[in-house]
Amino acid sequence: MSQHQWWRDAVIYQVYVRSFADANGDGVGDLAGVRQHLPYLAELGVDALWFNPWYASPQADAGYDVSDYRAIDPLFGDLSSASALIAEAHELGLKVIIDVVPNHVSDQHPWFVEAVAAGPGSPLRDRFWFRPGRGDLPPNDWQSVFGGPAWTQVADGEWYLHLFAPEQPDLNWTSPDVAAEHSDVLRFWFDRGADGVRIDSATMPAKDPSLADFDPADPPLPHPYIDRDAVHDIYRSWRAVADTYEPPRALIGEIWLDKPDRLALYLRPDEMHTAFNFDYLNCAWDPKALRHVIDATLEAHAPVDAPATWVLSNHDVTRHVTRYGRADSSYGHALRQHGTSVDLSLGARRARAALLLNLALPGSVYLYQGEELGLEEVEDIPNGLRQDPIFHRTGGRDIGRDGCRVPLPWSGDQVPFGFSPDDAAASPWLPQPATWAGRTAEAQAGDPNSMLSLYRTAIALRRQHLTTTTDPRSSSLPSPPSSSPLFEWLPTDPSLLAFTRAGSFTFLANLSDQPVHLPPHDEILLASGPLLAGLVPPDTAVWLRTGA
Ligand code: TEU
Repeated sequence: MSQHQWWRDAVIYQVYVRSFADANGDGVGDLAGVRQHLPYLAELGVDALWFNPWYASPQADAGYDVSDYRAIDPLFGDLSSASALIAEAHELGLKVIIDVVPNHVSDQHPWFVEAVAAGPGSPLRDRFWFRPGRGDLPPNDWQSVFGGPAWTQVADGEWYLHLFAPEQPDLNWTSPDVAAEHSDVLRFWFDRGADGVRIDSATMPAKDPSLADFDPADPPLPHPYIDRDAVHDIYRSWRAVADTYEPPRALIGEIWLDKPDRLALYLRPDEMHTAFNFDYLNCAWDPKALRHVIDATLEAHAPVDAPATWVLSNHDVTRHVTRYGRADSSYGHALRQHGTSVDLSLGARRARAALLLNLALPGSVYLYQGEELGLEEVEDIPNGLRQDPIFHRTGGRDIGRDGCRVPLPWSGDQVPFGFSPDDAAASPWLPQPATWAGRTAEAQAGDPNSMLSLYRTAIALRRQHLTTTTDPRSSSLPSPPSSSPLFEWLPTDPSLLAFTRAGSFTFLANLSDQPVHLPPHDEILLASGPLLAGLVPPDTAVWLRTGA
C-alpha cells in the first residue's frame, strides 16, 4: 500500500497536551514535555500523534476556544517549539495531526471582539449568529451541549449563538470570510509539516438559517444544526486544500452520529479520509452488540472505500477501563456521576482483550494517552478543583470530563509522578491519585505482564502480521498474500468473537463466563491474559497464527 495512505491502517495516539508532560513546572503539560517523551511514543510503536488544540486560547474549554490559530498558547510553548516538535516526530517516523474547530472560536478571537464592538447591523456580525431576542428571551429555544441556553446577550441587547459554552460563539459558514480563513489556517499548518487534521464537532457547523424552535426529544429532519447537507461543502473545500499537498494531508472527522450510513457520507472520495467510530466506543462489552457494530461499520465503510476506525477512549468520555468495569459497560450519552460501582480489575481485563480486538480489526486504531498505562477515570476529584465547563454549566449534575484528563504518571512513587519536574512551582492542574504509584510508565516498562508491555507487544505484532503499510522504520516486513480474505467471521458460540484476517491470522475473544478451548492453531502469537492448559478464560482474547 502506498505510503500516501498511511492513515488506512495507522495506530494513532492522542496527545492531550495539558496532561501529557510538564517540562516548565507550571503544572500544565507543554510541547517541551511532549518532545522529551517522543522516544517513549516511538517505542510504543504508534504511527501518528493527534494533538488536541494547542493554539492561543483563553482555555475556557481546554483550548477548544481558539483565539489565534497562528500562535501556540504560551501555556504550551511557541511556534518554534511546535515546528521543532513536528520535525522531531517526523524523524522518528511519527505523523502529526492537528485539531481544528470549525464550529466556533473563542469570544476573545479578534473577529468576535470586533463584531461585538461594531454593534447591530454591522456586516462584521455576519461571521457569527447575532439576532435580536424575543422580548427578554433568547431568539429561539436551542440548548447548549454543555447545558443552559445556546444564546448569550451582549450589552447592546442582541444575542449570539453558542452550541457549546458562551465563550465559544458559533461561526456562520454562509459568510465567505469564514471559509477563506479556515482554508488559510489549514495551509498555515500543512506548510509547517502537519500530516493531517482532526475536525472538531464536524457535524455541527451548518445551521438552519430560520433558527426555528424545536423539540430536542423529537427533532425535525434535517436537524436544525446536526448533519445538515450543507456541512459537506465545508469538507469538500478542505479536501481540495489537503490534496494540493504532496503527500496529500489527511482529514479525520469527529462525527457523533449513530447512523453508519450518514457517517459514510462524510467519507466520500472528495471529503474526509476517515472518521472516529463512536458507535463502537458506545458499544457495551457484549458479543452480540460488538458483532453488530463491527458488521455495520464495515458495511457502511466498504462502498466509500474508507477505512473503519476503532476507538474506545478520548478526552470527552469516561475511560474504558472504568466503563468496562461497570455492570452496564456502554458509554451511551449517560451523565457522568459519582457512585456507580466499578470493578477495575474486571475493567482492565476487558480493556486488554479489547486492545487485541481493536488492533486485529481492519482499519485504523485510535489510542488515548494513558490507556496504555491502564488508567481509570478519576471520579473523586474534589468539586472545587473541577475545571470542565460541563461540570459548572450543569451545576454539577454531570461531573464532567476532568476524570479522563488527569495528568499522566511517568515515574517515581509520589505525586506528581514525573509529570512535572521535581522542583516544579505548581502541582499538576488536576490532582493525580496516590494509587498511580505502581502504574507509572517507568514501573510498567520493566514488567512483561503490564498494560504498557501488552500495548508495545501487540502494536509490534500487528505491524508484522496485519498491516500492509510501508513502514519507514523497516523495509523487510512480510505482507499478507493479496488473495487472502481480509476479514471473515468464524462460526462460533455466540458468546465468543472469532474471525480470521489475511488467511493466516485468527482472533478469538471469550466474552462468556466460562473458559473455552483454543481453536486449532500453529502458534499463539499473543494472549491478553494467562491461558490455562489450552483454555481461554472469560474476558480474554488471543491472537493465533493458523495454517496459511
Ligand atoms: O466535542 C464535541 C461533542 O459534542 C462531544 O465531545 C460531546 O458531546 C461532549 O464532550 C459532551 O460529552 C468536541 C471536543 O472533543 C470537546 O472536547 C469540546 O469540548 C467540544 O468539541 C467543543 O469544541
